[in-house]
Amino acid sequence: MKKPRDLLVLLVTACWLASTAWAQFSFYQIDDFEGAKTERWYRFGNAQMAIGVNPSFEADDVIGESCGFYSLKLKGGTNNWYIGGIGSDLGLDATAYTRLQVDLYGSEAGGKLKIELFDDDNNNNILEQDSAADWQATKDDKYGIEVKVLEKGFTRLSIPFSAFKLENPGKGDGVWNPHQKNGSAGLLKMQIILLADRSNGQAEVNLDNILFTY
Ligand SMILES: [Ca+2]
Ligand SMILES: [Ca+2]
Ligand SMILES: [Ca+2]
Repeated sequence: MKKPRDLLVLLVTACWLASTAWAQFSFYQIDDFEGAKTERWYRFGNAQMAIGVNPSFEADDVIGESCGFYSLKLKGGTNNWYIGGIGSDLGLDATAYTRLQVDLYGSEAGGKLKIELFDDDNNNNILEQDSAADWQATKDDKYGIEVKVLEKGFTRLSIPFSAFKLENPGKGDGVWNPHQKNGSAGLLKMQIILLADRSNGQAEVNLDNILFTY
């Protein structure tokens, strides 16, 4: 018969192991597109959005393998760099996460992605925007980052939230605080905007396994 103290040590060890496993393997998946649906996303500008079938991948391509069968194809053309994009309403307490991960499959057209995150600072579960000023967020923080789309082949982006820059200083509280306290919806929304490499050009990319992780 074990002593109560030994049992306590066993219990604490088991809890510690479980929490370590949880921290290593848990994440919040926004979309992996395996349901072959786009309903989680709204679209704007000249970006076309459609479910795409992933290309075949090399046997040792773990990113290609993790992308499964479907992804989201985003493409379009522009004569002023900006093509358009997609967005998703999240309403998520993202305090525990530290980075955004996205898998990409590019094309010869190249292009860039501008990724935007909005946290709710006036605690009302609404993103207030100024329709007369390029839809800028007026009460909540907007954080953004631009990343290059590489050409064909699967690549994985893992972007720490700390790499996102505040783009509308003075509108929200200027602090990355996507928590659900005092009525705040936390992380309100995410947008992914497609940009061309040339002022007049095309871009195309497949997006997959969009998630927040530790
Ligand atoms: Ca997929
Ligand atoms: Ca708000
Ligand atoms: Ca904030």
